[in-house]
Amino acid sequence: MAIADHVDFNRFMEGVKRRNPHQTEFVQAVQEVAEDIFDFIEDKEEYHSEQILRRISEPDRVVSFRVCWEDDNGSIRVQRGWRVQNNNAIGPYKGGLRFHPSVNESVLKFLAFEQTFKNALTGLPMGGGKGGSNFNPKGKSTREIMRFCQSFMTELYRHIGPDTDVPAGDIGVGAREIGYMFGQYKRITNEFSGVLTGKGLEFGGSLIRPEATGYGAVYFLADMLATKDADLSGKTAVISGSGNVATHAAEKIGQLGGKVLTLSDSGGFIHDPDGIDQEKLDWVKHHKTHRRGRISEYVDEFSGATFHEGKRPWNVECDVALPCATQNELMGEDARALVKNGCMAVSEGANMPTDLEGVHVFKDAKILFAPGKAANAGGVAVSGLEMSQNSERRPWSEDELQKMLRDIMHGIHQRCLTYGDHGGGYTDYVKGANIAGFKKVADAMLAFGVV
Ligand code: NDP
Ligand code: 2IT
Repeated sequence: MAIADHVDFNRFMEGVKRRNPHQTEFVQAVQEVAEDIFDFIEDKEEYHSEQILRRISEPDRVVSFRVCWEDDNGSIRVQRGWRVQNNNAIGPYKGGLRFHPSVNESVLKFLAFEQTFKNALTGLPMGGGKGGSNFNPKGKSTREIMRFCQSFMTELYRHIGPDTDVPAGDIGVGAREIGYMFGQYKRITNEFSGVLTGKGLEFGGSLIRPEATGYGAVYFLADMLATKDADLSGKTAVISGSGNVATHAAEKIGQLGGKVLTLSDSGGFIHDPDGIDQEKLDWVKHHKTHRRGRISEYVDEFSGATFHEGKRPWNVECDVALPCATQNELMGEDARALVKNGCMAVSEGANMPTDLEGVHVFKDAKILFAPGKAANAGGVAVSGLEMSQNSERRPWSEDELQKMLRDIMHGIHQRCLTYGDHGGGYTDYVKGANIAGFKKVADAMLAFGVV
């Protein structure tokens, strides 16, 4: 960056911090994007004079609401719900719903901001949004989950619609929760439409949506490795998380000849030096989704594996790493450990799992590093394809969808190369993704004038 840009950048970030006090995750996400965008727009007067970055960094709207529900003991519980509609310049707001006690306005604003660039990168017409609640699904009965979802949708429904805003799942929101919310939306509006994605196959869901995020993150990883004439065959992989994204990433690594050594949850990680093969993964999926169990129980089932309570897996030696749990789960020191142990590529299945220091460690080491907004876009991309199928009122075949997912991930990789190629064989994928995503949204905003 030129000196003048440094001054502008610092002033811009001071403004973001001042306007969003205590919203550390949101400020972090904006800074990661702004670091690259200031360079890119240096000689592009229109983006400056029209204040595009300033406008993208202010959500179109943040809706916050009360969600009351009754637990199995008859006690009244009160939660907070949100929908952050960040930007709809290139399509209806689109993005997941997260149910987790850590959810707050900062977390959802960061996710909606990231989603805006991610969705643009897919090449599909989708704007960026995110929502959720600080509701904790852990330990709740199925009926409690149902009552909460119904109450949440009873307020949310007035803010969404198939051409307005189309939510989906995220942490704590899977097929079961989408089913309850879709049922309630349909009941309130008397309308059967593609208002949510990630639906069951029986009522408008798309094949391969559950697999798409994890598979996509591995396709992106394979594309990065291919630029170094390498592939996943025989490579060891360290993965965090044991939910939707982590288990499907692990599955695809195995299919492409790699060996997955770890999975985790908020209690710690398991290390299985023999590799977590398909049979073991099927057990994990069933254990986590149907029994709502903990990953620690893996070691009672499979000998040779160890559980590391309260720890993350980044010190385990590996060729490739995929953080697939949550934000800020891979910090500077973890990034240094991975680089020191010879890890050659990192693909973010989660959103913003690497903190700013970690991102700079990977960039400085010039390893292959795919940011979430590029690597995990396969999920929302297939959500976009689910919207198309709903509009067309015709489901597509698995083969068609698999091919489309692959093509979309190749396309994102290509866009990152276009804007992130630093010459000398190094691609800054963070920069590539930020600029490619920004440019599409920014150019649409320019066309609309000052709105
Ligand atoms: P799930 O709810 O299916 O799984 C989440 C996993 O992450 C669980 O293993 C959970 O452990 C762990 N986890 C969640 N919060 C924390 C935390 N604070 N500390 C440690 N571990 C935690 O969610 P998904 O797999 O769908 O989402 C994982 C990540 O991928 C998120 O960042 C999400 O935003 C991102 N993502 C998801 C997409 C999707 O299509 N689902 C698309 C793109 C990105 P525990 O069971 O102990 O809570
Ligand atoms: O972070 C994400 O991209 C998601 N949780 C999926 C969003 C979607 O609309 O499918």
